[in-house]
Parts: sequence; C-alpha cells; structure tokens
Amino acid sequence: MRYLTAGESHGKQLTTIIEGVPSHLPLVPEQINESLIRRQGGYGRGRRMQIEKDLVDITSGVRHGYTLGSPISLVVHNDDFKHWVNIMGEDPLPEDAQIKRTISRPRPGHADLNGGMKYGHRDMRNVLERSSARETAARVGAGAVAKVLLRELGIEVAGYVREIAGIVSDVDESLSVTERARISEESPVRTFDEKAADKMMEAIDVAKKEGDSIGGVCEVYVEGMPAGMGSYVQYDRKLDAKIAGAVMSINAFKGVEFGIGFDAARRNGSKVHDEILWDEQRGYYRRTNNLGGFEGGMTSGMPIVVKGVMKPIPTLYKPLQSIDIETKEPFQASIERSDSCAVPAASVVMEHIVAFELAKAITEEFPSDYFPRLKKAVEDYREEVREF
Ligand code: EPS
Repeated sequence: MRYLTAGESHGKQLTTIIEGVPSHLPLVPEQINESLIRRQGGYGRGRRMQIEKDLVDITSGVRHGYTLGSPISLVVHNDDFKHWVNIMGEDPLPEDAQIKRTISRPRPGHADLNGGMKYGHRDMRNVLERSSARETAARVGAGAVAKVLLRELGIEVAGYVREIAGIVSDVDESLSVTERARISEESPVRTFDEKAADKMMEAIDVAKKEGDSIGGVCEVYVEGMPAGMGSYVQYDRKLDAKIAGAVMSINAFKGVEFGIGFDAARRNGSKVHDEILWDEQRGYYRRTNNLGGFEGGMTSGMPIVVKGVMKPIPTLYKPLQSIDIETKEPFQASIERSDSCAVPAASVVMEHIVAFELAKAITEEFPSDYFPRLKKAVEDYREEVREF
C-alpha cells in the first residue's frame, strides 16, 4: 500500500490516492468522515476549523460499499476556497494584476524561507500553502482506510495526548486500546487525567491570550498486531524505523519514542528488556512492555506504544524577529491566523499515520489482492506463531 496527497491549504480541494488496498474490503464514506471530523476537533484550534466541514467524496476504487482493488481516490473540499478564488486560482493573471496576500516575510520555524530559496518562490505563499498542516486531512483519509482494514483483522489503534506545555497526563497502563480510545475521545484535549486536562486547557488559554503557541506529546497505542511484522534482515525492512519516519513526517513533529524510549539510556539492561512467557491461550508474550512492542525491527505481539513530540506551531501572533526578503531589513513577523495548540488534533493525525504503516506492513507480509484471502493468511499465521 502507498498513497500520495495533493492540495494547497486554501486551494480548491485536498486529494488522496491510495494504491494497494485489497479488493472486497467493506468501506463506506462514514468510516472516513468519522476520522476527518475527529481531526478537526480539540481545544485550542483556531477560526479556520469553524469554516471547514471536512467530509470525504470517494471518487474511485469503491463500488456498492466494497473496495475494488483499484486505486482509491478521496477528495476533501476546502470551504475556505471561496474566499481565496482570486488569490489561489490556476488561471494566468493579467499583466498589471496586483497579487494580494503575497508573503515576503518568512515566519521563523515554518517552511517559508527554506522552501522559497529551494523552489525560487519569492512569494512564499507558494510554500506555505502546501507546507500547511491542512494537508494532514488528506493523510487522515488514507489512515482511515487503513484503520478499516486493520479492524477487520482484529487490530485496533488509538491516538491520544500525553503532555501539553509540560503538563503530563498519566495513563493507567492496564487500559485496553478501546478504553483508551473511548476515554480520550470524551476529553477536549484528548487525554485521561482530568486534572491535567484542566491545566492543559488553562495553558492553552494563556498561550492564546499572549499570542503564543504550545506543543506537546502524542501517543499511539495498538493492540492485535501479530508478532514478526517487519524484519531484522535488512535495515530498510525494520518496521519501527518505518513508523518513526512516518511520525517524523507529520507537520511540526520533532521526535519519536517507542516504549520507555529515551529512558532506556538511563536504566540497566535488566530493567529494560521484557521477559518472555508463554501460555496456551496467548502463546508467547512479555512480562513487561518497556520496548513498546518492537524487538529487532519486528513486532513482538505486545501492544505497540509510540510517542511523538510536536513543537509549538510556528505561526504566532506574538512577533519573533525575521528578515524581509525584499528589503533584507529585519522586522517583527507578521500576524497570521493560527491555532494556539494543535496537539489534540495531531494525536488523531498520528493515529492514522501509524495505522497506515501497519496496514502497509500487513499487506506486504501476506497475499493482499483479495481481502478474504489476506484475512485467512493472517489467521493461519497467528495460529502458527502461537504454537511455535
Ligand atoms: C495552518 C494554519 C491554519 C490552520 C491550518 C494549518 O489555517 P489558516 O492559515 O487557513 O488559518 O487552521 O490547519 C488546517 C487548515 C487544518 O485543516 O488543520 C498552518 O499554517 O499550518
């Protein structure tokens, strides 16, 4: 499975083409819309989310509620485009036209300056329109299809928030993936500890008032992945590495951790590695899950636990110094509409990004043209490794 996205933040639409989804997988738009709507929520989102009502139009690859095995294309329209037709339209402009809302002042922390230099865009709107996190709606669409496939195979994925602006929310490690999904869904900041949630919302209010932005830590938790997905035999087949790369590709993400992650550097080996046990019902399992479901680049069959760090969004109302590329003079960065905190929304994005990598790994491991055949192969394999 692979996918491409296209679309500018204030352009006509976002487009996703997904290739390699097996045929005969039941799929309806509501399953994708649920994910798109979840991504739009979360305390700390700005005015743009009141304009957009993200709903998918499936334009190929699905017939009568089932996938065909052909490329699936998804379209999400940008409702804001109606305000941007003259600025974002594709027709050539008359020679004397004044282009509105050009950007010659790069925002620190954004793609503006590097992208402008690289592609020769002196109007850096041409960079920010594509580098905007609006694109994550298209990626959530692909992830939503992946989640449908995983669910049919008994694999569940939940994304939630562990930390905002240094305020940490603990999670009871005994909670199942479905409980994690349900509880976090009820929280405006998508987290567990209500006291921490209140403090997080206070921090978001303060940041908003001060024209600042704040970041945090998202976590994705997965149950049901069979052991042995990915491989140790070649560096580019290690599944944890692929997931880490995919998580790092989410806008504003700066780090990834599996299980105890960086804390492994501070413990002895005997306090890190997870002892191996076996019983009739579960087959092989580990006493603990410090390694977050991966050993040797392969799944261990334990829950996958992966964290991603999101920096504060770089579009600030509070000015930071930058240079105007026309005058080369310093200035205080201009004001753009923005979210003061997008960590809750980013946890939904991360959930879908991880789901896509898992579905991709599954379809690479097993025959994947026809979904019932894939499902049978996965069931047989689970049985085989339980008895190994
Ligand atoms: C974003 C800026 C804001 C966000 C946007 C990402 O949009 P605008 O520039 O239109 O105010 O709302 O996020 C989304 C549109 C979205 O769907 O998540 C940016 O600069 O990255």
